[in-house]
Amino acid sequence: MSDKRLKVIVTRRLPDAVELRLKELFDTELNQSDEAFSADQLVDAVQRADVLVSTVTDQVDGRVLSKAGEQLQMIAQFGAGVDNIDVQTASERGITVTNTPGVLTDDTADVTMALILAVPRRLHEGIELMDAGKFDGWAPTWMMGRRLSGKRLGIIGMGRIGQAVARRAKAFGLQIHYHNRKKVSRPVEEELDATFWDSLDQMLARMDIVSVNCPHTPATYHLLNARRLELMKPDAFIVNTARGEVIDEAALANAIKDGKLAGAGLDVFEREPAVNPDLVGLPNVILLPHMGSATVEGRVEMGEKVIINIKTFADGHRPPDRVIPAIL
Ligand code: 8YV
Repeated sequence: MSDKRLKVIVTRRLPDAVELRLKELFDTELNQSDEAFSADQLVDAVQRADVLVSTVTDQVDGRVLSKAGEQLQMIAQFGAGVDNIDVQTASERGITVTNTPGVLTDDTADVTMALILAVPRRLHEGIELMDAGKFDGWAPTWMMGRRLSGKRLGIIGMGRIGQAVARRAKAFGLQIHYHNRKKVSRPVEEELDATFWDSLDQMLARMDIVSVNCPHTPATYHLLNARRLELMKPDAFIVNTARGEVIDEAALANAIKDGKLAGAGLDVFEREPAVNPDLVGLPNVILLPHMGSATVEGRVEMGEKVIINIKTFADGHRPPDRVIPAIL
């Protein structure tokens, strides 16, 4: 059943099949240009839409929400993270917020694992060297990286993605350690052979690789600040596929430049799409353009989740992926 009375405004281009279905079901307005909405365009959208389909590139903050019309009932985020939305204010205004968890877990964990492999084994340097035609022949002491097997991986944030990273890393012989708001269930800890650290500081000081897999919230902003980065071993690596804001990017760049960390693999940045210039061009740093969940399958499934959330809401039921404001 379609619900053509519902005005749905989509801020970015989505896979064709998803856009087609949205059009079939609702009175949908698409963004053909795929340019990220400006603040003014967002305000215009929240003044006309019943449902806003947002993405990580839309700052749906208190200012935008304060201008929303009475008709705005729902923000259906295309993405797992909702740190671009002021969920508290939305809730106070009676606006339901949903996201798309679960369907991007494996894809994001795969890219995390790729970085965990690529940075210590210097794959990026090897590729650059080959591209520059500089391979002069094998030598025993050349391009030596660090072995993964037997090393300690410290996962910050042991939710769906953190656990999926742990599963992969365990298969590569890494020892799993984690810091989380609370311990995961005993069966999961046992399956992963995972050690819980209540103290992030103590965990950081002992890890060979640290992977950031927690959401960005006021509590995790700059969780890895200059002081905490100083605690890490100088031969340790950092990987971040969660949110740039969790790491103080300037402090990270300094630590790497000063040899206080061995390298980093980053898929997310504090001021996307800007990247701290001090991180660019370093041999021991791999930078990716926020592509952790970018698979054809994942994007379609994210779109399907958005549609199910809107349709359930339109039918008068609680959508499956409702986001409740965090109690901080
Ligand atoms: C998505 C992400 O690509 O879902 C998330 O939270 O960070 C990304 O992997 C993005 O959010 C799409 O809006």
